[in-house]
Amino acid sequence: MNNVTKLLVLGAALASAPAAAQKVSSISLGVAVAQTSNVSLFGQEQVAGAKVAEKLINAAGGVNGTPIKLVYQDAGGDENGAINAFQSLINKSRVLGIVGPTLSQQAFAADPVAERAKVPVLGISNTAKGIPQIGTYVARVSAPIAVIAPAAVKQALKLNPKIKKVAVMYAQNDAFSVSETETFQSTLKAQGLNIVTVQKSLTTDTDFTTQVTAVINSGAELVVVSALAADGGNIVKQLRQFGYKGLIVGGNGFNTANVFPVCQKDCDGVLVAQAYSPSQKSAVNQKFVSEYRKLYKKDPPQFAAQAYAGIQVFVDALKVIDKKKKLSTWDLAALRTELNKQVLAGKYNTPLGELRFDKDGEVNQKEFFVARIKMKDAKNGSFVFDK
Ligand code: 1QQ
Repeated sequence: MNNVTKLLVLGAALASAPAAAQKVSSISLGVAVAQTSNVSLFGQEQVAGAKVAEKLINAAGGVNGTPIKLVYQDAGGDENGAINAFQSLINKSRVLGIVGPTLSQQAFAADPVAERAKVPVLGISNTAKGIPQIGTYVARVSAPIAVIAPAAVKQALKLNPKIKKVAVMYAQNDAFSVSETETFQSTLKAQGLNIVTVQKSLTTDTDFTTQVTAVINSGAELVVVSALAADGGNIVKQLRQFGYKGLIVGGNGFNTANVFPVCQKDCDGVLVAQAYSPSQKSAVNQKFVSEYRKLYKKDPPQFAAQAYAGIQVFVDALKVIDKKKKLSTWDLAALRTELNKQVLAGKYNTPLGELRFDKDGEVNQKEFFVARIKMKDAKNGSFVFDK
């Protein structure tokens, strides 16, 4: 064998050998959310929440005295972006666990990568049906849309008890939107309402003339929209431009202030159910709110609070493990598995309220809210919480 061949054989042997036990060198957690594409309308708020988490957690001593390090990897807006971000965090950065990706549509593609590598994933914004069932290593702190969405429909009926005819719109190429519209449609039927039209679109669409015309012609008194922020914002804007005057319920895709510049003054009045309220009274939330306000000059939105909660859950679980056996003495693979086990076993007092998980990794959260968008001018507005 010449030297080159020897090297090649050696390289192949190393590549196929089971990974040698790696010691844990630092407490790194991965953040795989959208920092580019339209999906970054949500991802920006997730990064903002994660930054506050890292700062407050480390100021309070990290994991029993050792600081945590967040490693950010842009998951972009599609499946491949999320898969690449996961692979890099798992294999290059060797993180203990990952929060993300932003969309359920991405989670169904990327979470199996973490499952196969036995790396725990916490969804912080994945709300579609079936996410925790992707695998043993997949859990979420973002409550499923099936338990959140009905509250917004009930609020619309409280504001206008005369509503009978409802139009439903949804993005057919997005797993969350498809899941959410199923929940909305069964809620509407259970409330005895008449679904007069169902209009489909794509998250990449910008012109909704066909769908909006059909909605207007249907005589709907309520429109319920399941879409992401850019397309959803444009749907609302075009509904108003075409003369629709009734109530609008928006789903979780409307849960960001980044939708305001899209529908501008036409966002006014849109009802959105939320898994978070800044007024939640716990000490941990009030600390989070005041730090967030200090850094970003506004109240934290739901996606920021859920990002905080995801990181906190990992950290709280790591504290428990570290008390039994110092984290620096673990093998990476063994610690990832132990972390996954401990996440599911614990109870967490987070800005979202008290969280625990069922055996699948589905979150159990107690309190939900409904907010109404109130625009101040063309670009700025806020979520006003109805009670
Ligand atoms: C999901 C969602 C999106 C609106 C998150 C940004 O809930 O994809 O599950």
